[in-house]
Amino acid sequence: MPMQVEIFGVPMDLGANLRGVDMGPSALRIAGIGTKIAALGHDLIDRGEISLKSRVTLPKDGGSAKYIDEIVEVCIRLHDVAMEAKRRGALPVFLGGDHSIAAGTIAGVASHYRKENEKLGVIWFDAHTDMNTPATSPSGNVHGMPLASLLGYGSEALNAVGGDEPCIDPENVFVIGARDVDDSEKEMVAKSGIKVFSMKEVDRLGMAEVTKRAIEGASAGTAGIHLSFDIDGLDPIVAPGVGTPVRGGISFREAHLFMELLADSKQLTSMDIVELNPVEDVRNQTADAVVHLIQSAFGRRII
Ligand SMILES: [Mn+2]
Repeated sequence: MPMQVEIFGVPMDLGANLRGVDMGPSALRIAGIGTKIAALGHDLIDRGEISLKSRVTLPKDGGSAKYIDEIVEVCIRLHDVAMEAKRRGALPVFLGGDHSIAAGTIAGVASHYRKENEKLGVIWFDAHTDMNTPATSPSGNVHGMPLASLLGYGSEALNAVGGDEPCIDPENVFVIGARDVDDSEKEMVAKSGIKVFSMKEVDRLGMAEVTKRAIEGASAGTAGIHLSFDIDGLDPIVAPGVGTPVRGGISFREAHLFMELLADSKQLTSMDIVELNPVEDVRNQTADAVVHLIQSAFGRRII
């Protein structure tokens, strides 16, 4: 089934500690993300970059939510961009950039569906849960906060992107691949009611079962599923080009199965691909691996 896929580059690095994620969109394009999605028969439009302030022009921020004002501004724009893409009937793919952008992209897709009285499910593929708030974050880096924000916790300005109500319902939110979670985040996870499939569950149940449960739960009573794909969910052997690698992650084949089952479900509404850091990579191998995986989410079949 051909879809209209629209790519947006978001060279955001204000939410991360390490510089370099702003080069993520380029590295993914060089690895052929657009042409390889189009090769599957989809209509592909690359809409270029979302403009944002360069870190070098801003005073250094050492607060509890670093560069929050600028990040909120970009997320408001991403909200509108995502909403407009959905209104056109497209499936938007946002190339990060750090994970803070998801506070805007998911809010926008959720706003689109809320206008039709529908909910949005979310699968958050990540080594982390991104459930910190300015009050709990040890680092103050906003890329550790977007999921908490989408559920209505933390920075009021960031939470307000897309409206006063939380953008997503915790019963439709599933994290897969978590293995580095702060104690404060563990409390937030329990309080929020989202489901986290940590690497322990991936090991015990297998990726097929974890994916099945996540797709069922994220699509129950919703218009579909937004995939927020943090590349650090993958094992660093597959994906060394990230700012915060954590060993013991999802293997290449497990990730492939996940993407294939997601494609089979036909529930995908929109996607982020975030935290690629080409400075940490070798010969763009991480972007190449990711593009290969993403093809499966868009229907590439082995047979
Ligand atoms: Mn993340």
